Amino acid sequence: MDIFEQRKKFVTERHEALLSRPNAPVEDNGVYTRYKNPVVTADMAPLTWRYDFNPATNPYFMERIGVNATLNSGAIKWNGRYLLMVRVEGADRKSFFAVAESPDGVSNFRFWERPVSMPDTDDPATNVYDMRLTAHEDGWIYGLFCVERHDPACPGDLSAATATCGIARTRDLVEWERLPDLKCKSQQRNVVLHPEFVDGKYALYTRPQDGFIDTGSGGGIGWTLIEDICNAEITGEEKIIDERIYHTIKEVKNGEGPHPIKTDRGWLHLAHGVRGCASGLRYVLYLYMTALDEPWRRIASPGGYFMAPVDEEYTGDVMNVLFSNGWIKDEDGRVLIYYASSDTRMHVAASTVDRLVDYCMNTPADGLTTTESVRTINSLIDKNLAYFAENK
Ligand code: BGC
Ligand code: BMA
Repeated sequence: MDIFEQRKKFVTERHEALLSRPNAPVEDNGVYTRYKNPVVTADMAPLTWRYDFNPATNPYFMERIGVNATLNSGAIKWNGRYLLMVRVEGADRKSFFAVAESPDGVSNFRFWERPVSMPDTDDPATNVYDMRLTAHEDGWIYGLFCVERHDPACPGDLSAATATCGIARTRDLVEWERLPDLKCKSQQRNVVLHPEFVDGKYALYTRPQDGFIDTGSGGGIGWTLIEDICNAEITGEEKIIDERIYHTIKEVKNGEGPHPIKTDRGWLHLAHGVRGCASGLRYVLYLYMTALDEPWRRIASPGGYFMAPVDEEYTGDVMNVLFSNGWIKDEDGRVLIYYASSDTRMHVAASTVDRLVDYCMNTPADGLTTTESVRTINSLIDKNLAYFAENK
């Protein structure tokens, strides 16, 4: 066999083995179960995206186009299949979106034949990423994502960028209608469309920020109503519904993850919180709940993080990061939480609506001081001692 045939066989077989690899739950901590293998990695990108299969033009069967990472993915259950709208990042640092599909939501994710060709606006983006999918009650599936452009106000500074919310909608996740970007005063990287109309209007979770990286005076996760999604503009108040707080997991930044899940007890939210430390920014995931009839009114705020990196999750392109913008609630109440670790790979953890609501309602809130933390532990000890005494 010549080099071309040898390498093609090796690469193709290894790829297929990776795609058909089973997955298994590893750890049940009472709230959720992590799965052993990541569900989508860069190596899983289709070979036809990366290799020229013609021996005349690629005699060494060399990879022609590199994929660097598969991360922050939107998620949706669609026609009985579990779909991730993956942020695929090329070796050239540009991200794009591509759908990966699985029969069971935890294994055998395969990309569709082509990545998404997202129509641009008149002001083309340099990069797009982190799509949140919302099957809205208006009948469309919306994708809201971050659109990044070089900041025209800083021609000499190559790192100066602007973050804006891009909006597109689809019926089949293949053909997309691009709507105008969200117009608003501040930069926006984490905008999420609420799945239902509120007072007859579209509702957005936002994350106002002063600069591209700094949230500055931006107080946290915001909420606002939009008159016309085809010309979306924040004209009214951006009410902060989950604020950043000093010396918590969300001191520096926070942002809504996927759109919240509707439960009997309220809307269940998954978000990320960021704090600074000597090794950079640390991103963890947390939950909160809001009232069913007033999705902007918080009713539960469990203290601390819900998920933080473990083991290999700590390492990758951007260390110490868990980020999630996709989860799926199944018909039987199972919830599949898709999260990326260190901007490198996608994982899944499984839970249920009941467990997540129990977690939110019964995890003590952050008392915001060390004295309160000890007091909270002591009240649990008191409760336990009283229970043991009664049940000897
Ligand atoms: C990256 C994002 C990152 C953002 C802020 C962008 O250029 O693509 O992954 O969240 O910068 O650091
Ligand atoms: C951001 C996010 C993500 C990323 C994270 C860590 O601000 O929007 O794209 O996962 O930083 O780099």
